[in-house]
Amino acid sequence: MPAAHADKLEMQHRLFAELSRMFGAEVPLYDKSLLVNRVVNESVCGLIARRWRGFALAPEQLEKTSGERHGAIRIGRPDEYRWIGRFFAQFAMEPHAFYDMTNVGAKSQPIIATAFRSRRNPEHRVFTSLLMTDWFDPATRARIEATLATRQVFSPEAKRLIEQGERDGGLGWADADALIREATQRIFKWTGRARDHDLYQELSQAGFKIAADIACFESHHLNHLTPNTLWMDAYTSAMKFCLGEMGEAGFRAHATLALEHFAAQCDRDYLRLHFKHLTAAELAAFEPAPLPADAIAAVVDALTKRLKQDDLNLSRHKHSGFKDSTEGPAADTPVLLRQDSYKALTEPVRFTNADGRTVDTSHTARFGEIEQRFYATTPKGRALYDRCLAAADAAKERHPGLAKKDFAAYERLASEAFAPFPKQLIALVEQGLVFARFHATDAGRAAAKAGRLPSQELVALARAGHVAIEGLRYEDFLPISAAGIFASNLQQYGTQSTAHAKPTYTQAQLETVLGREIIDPNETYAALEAESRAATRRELGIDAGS
Ligand code: OOG
Ligand code: NI
Repeated sequence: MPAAHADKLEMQHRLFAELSRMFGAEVPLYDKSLLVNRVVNESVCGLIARRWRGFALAPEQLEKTSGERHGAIRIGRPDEYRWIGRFFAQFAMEPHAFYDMTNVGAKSQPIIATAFRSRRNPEHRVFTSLLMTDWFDPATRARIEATLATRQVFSPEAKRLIEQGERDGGLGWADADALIREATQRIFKWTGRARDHDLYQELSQAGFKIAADIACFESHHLNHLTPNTLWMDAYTSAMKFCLGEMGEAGFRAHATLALEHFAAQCDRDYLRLHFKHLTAAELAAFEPAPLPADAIAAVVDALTKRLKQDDLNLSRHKHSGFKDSTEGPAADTPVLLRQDSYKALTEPVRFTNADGRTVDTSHTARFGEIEQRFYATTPKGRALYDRCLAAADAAKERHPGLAKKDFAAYERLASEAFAPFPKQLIALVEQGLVFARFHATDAGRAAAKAGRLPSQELVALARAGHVAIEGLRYEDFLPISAAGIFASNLQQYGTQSTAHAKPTYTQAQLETVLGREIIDPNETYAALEAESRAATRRELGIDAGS
């Protein structure tokens, strides 16, 4: 009898744990940022425990909560892209959403992309870009393609394992581990080796750094691996402090402000969103408690002392500073995702040219992102987000440099721009701005049995405690945030096409490259909501029409 197949989700967890280990060995500052993240998350949990009696997080659980990751890779050839799709399928990760990065205004890049993740409750994802060589003039295009044509990212063994997994519907653990080793030792590994320094320089000087980053390297090296923070503004101020960009007084002021905002926002819905392991009964059992007057000061004090310890003195690591501002919504608006990052490091690279001549130089591409995920918006919520973001950007442009000069004033600008968004889950759901899942509560079932439901409408029933609402977490990416990340790390605002006519790209094109359909995440979110609405109505005996 053949050995049982490894569970694909377990394989996925192991893959990301190994990728994180690989990246930490390659980039020591990444490992340090994980430590800062853990320390800050611990402080945040300490505050939650004072706000909610009964809340406690075991260290293993904290590790797990902070252990989700998203990575990003940039691919040069369509055939490589298809192999990557087949590789991720072995780990139950499928392409979700089409991102056209050629179409995001001034920060556009010659890239189209999708993200590989599991369909339901994903914990890990990989934003996967494909360089569009027809963006370039014919001569440049031919040189890029000729250089790419001679590399082999997937070894014959990796291909064989993927084909075997496809044929047999899975892999045994020995083969699964072998495929994970192919990932960490070859496919996603940074080697510090590159080819064709002339092409690299020409592309970089012509403003095509992204093409240089892809075409001249020998693997799909991971350019970042992003963990989750429980409160973005606390993490970013901690990193700026540890990197030496912010003094102690500044840090204490920032952290205090961030944690005051946090304390005001950490309701049960926040807990539901950030701690997936809690059961509904556990959540319901927490009792709210008033925060003692000195609680935040005490947490900030302890955090400052911890961050000042020698192991977190990151200023002695070579780095390029932290990004100026966080991508995404204002801190008070719990939709989609907020992202920030320390900027790309300058790392040594050895180029080998066709004639065998080597050039020792450096390359700046790999960075350290962090994110916090919130509720998935409906198309209506997304349209509102796009309008608010445009208003926030316009306001920031009128006050350049404000984030550095007066952070509180800068935050107020962002917050004013996002004022049209309600801040509470129930209001977001009521206005049709975010997707949610509904459940009947015990009280609801009892009222239904006694024929005493006060309403037929689920949100009204939620207000009366007869229905529970759980907001669905956003599991995807944001093209404008991604463009901001690309721009800040390539130190380059964007690129314009040098082709005869600027090409346009479609999802169908990337589907052809992949040889399969790309999943529309909105359909998945909407289906989850619709199923749960129908099941809740059935359970409470409410007509489907109402
Ligand atoms: C991808 C940037 C996109 C995100 O979080 O939006 C991304 C890249 O730099 O290759 O990872
Ligand atoms: Ni990212």
